[in-house]
Amino acid sequence: MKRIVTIQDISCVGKCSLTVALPIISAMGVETAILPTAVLSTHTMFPSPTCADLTDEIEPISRHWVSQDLDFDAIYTGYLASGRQISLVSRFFQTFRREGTPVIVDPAMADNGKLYPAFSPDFPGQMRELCRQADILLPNITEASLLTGLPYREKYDRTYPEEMLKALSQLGPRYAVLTGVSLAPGRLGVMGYDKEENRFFRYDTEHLPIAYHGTGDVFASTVTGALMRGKSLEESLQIACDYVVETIRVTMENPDSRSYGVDFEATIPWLVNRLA
Ligand code: PXL
Repeated sequence: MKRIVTIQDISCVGKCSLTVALPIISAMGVETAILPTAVLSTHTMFPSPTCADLTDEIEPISRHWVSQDLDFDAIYTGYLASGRQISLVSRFFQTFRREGTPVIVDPAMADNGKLYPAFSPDFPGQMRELCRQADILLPNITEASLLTGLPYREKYDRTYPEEMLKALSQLGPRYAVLTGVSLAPGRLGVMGYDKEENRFFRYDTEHLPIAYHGTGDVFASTVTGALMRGKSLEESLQIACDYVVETIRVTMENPDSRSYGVDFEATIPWLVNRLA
């Protein structure tokens, strides 16, 4: 069984970050080690969450893992809370990355044209430094705009994501993937770029009319799990897009659905079947 490590916070309520990554990647048949960076009462879209910062645990945990000869088949990072955390995670990459270990970075920090409320304006510059070390970078368009300095647009043709993908790949990663790309009415999906082969690829699905918090984390977790189950990057992206859409569809049918997370639990059987 493959073993990955994912580095992000625990938001106790609100279905995002580790409470999404751990169940999804485990259900996909991949051992999921975690390095929690903080424990928050909820994610930061709720007003005034509590936060116990675990930044000072990153190095001791890493040292213990080194002493136990632990290694990982992939490293996947999501929401990180500070520049200091980013520097320590960067050091973690240097310690644990091996030839052929994909480093997957979801620079979770912004959406809909805006930085999340917890971050100061210098945060994207710090996240950019981490992105340089990724093999696979998974930003949405807002994050990509903050990382590249290109303007944020809501209306565009394919030249806009193409320019953004090239700019993202110039930071370092072989593969840059933009999420939330819409090139036709009623369609939404991803567009990617393989720098080594100078090749773009894309995949889209139906654009359902509701956005839910945490879908970026469901997406990145599924990509990580599918890659570890031997799927190519393009197949993994397709599986992840389809899983997110299927999950949103089920969540919309739930009369109790609330604005802080999708019912990904209900669609785990679908995901496991799709992998088979
Ligand atoms: O889903 C991204 C995320 C993760 N963790 C925390 C967040 C957010 C987005 O707002 O606040 C704490």
